[in-house]
Amino acid sequence: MNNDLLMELTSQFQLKGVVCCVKPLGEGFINDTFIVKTESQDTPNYILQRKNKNIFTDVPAMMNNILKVTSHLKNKVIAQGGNPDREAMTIIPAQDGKYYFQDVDGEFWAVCEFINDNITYQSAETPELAYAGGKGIGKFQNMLSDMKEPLVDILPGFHNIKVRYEQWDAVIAKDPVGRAKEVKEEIEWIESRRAKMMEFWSLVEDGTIPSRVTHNDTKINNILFDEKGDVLCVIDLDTVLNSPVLNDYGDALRSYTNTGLEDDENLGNVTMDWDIFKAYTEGYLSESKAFLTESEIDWLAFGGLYITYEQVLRFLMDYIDGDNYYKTKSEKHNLVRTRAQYALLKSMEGQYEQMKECVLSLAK
Ligand code: GN1
Ligand code: MG
Repeated sequence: MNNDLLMELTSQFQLKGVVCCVKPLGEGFINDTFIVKTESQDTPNYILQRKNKNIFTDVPAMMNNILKVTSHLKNKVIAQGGNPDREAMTIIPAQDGKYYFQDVDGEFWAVCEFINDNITYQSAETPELAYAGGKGIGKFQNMLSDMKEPLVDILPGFHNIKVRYEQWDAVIAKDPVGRAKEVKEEIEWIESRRAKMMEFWSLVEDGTIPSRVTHNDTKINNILFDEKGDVLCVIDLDTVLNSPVLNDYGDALRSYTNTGLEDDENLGNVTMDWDIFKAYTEGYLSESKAFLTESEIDWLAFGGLYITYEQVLRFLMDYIDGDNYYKTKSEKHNLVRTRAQYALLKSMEGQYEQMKECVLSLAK
């Protein structure tokens, strides 16, 4: 993006200080993210994001959700004697007071404060880090567990496998770019588990597994850590929704425990690391067992399989659909991701009985 345009965009928001530069940041698959630096040490730096309007079709409602969650979190952090500027995100209003700015092309932009002195990771290098990450998400859910106001469902069916199957069936039937024939084996990976997934989903539908305020994208790079290795702040709140907690736990397992990359071409690298699994679970339950119900605990380990399976489906569906959803770096990128996530799913399935036992014993 043109630098003058980016500088001009920053002037649309109520920033403190004088902006000196705007540079691309991170590797998100959905939005475009930039860091905005200000000249003085005494004024904050900021994160500027162009929200993907094809995916987030109601950005004003999304920003409203985020605002509700961050205000609730800030009050909790203050009550616990913490620092609300560092332990919860601060969303910056535009000049007109709205929490987004729409440019002449109809694109939506939003800004939050950059939290200095944070450390981010792309993988959980040690069990200690995994424990801290689990504790951080448990605490995040706990602080939000008494939030009364419902959130708007801005991504209907996001982690709802029934809705995912509707999308899946439509894409397979249409096969818009003729790729279905080359991925028959991969399609069977999805189909062979459909009944089991639907059986689980019926428990969500009948309320056996409740919905709570959840993050829904808890991979490790959405957590800021401090230099001591503790969680500072949970970021990337675009997907805060009401959904089962095991989505957050499951998505974290998908990311933390993978010994390989999300898009590893060498499938031999990809397994679920048991020590990281155990440490994450221990950290998560240390905060969450106070509010989890028996059925949530019973199905927690399944959350890892569920979200990893859903991710296999989502990457494969996007591949068959012609790569319209995720940003890709090569023609087969979504297929590479599909296969790598499937290797992780197989590894989790192989360890599932022990995972369940471990959850039960740590939840006591
Ligand atoms: C997307 O943009 P990013 O990388 O934070 C996606 C997640 C996926 C993830 C795969 C809104 O998250 O659901 O799990 O990619 N976010 C959305 O790594 O679809
Ligand atoms: Mg992210």
